[in-house]
Amino acid sequence: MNRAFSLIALAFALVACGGGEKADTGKKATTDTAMMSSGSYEAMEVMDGGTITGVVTFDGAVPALKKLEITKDVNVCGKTAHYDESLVVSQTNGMANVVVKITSIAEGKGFETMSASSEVDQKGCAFIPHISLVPAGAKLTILNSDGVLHNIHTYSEINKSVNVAQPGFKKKMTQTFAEAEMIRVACDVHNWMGGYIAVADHPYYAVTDANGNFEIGGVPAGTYTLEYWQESLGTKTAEVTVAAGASVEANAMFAAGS
Ligand SMILES: [Cu+2]
Repeated sequence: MNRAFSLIALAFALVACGGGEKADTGKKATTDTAMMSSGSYEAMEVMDGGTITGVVTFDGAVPALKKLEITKDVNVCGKTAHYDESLVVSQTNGMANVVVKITSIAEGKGFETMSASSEVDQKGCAFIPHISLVPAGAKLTILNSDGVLHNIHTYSEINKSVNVAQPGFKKKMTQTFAEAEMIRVACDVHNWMGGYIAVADHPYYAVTDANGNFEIGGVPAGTYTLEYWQESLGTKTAEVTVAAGASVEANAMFAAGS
């Protein structure tokens, strides 16, 4: 009797897994998000939305990038040089990898318009991009382009921690995170690997490019608090007023130790 029950349970589990492997369109991801996220964000058509643009800069001398020592799988991981990415500043003082978001917004554009792919690759034994952006409750695609063992190990406070091995033959897997949070991700096989997953409860998020630039479009007219998050220097906020169909600049500056 017990055994029969186990077999039935197993059959259900297999069916559930099979369903999960389907390729999702962006639209489906939005639906998933609406169903699974505990947030109250509602997607709607934004007529005549405004755009927030800006540049995040570092106040001070451009810090030198620290080279990291590659101690394992050197034939794969050592093909390119690796640098500490905890504070990456361009020659024009632009800060890369700053997550910029509207702190609170109840309704607006759909998640399919979010200007980043919900995908992270382990390539050359680094997380690329350094910060990936994924809607809460939607699938983050995790690739292993290296053909060596990696493991995704997340350090989170709100979401459940993930610690999953991804052997070289397993090129692709997915994970979902239910709640909005900045989650640090590491690999226990290669201790220099580090990145972040930004789990978003609305689509008004952006990650600055190599020169510190960002753009958030389709914003309903109104006054918002913008938050700038940098992994070493913390957060800053600014108030920004967006007019219908217009562009507004919202720059930020971080100083060392600020
Ligand atoms: Cu690894």
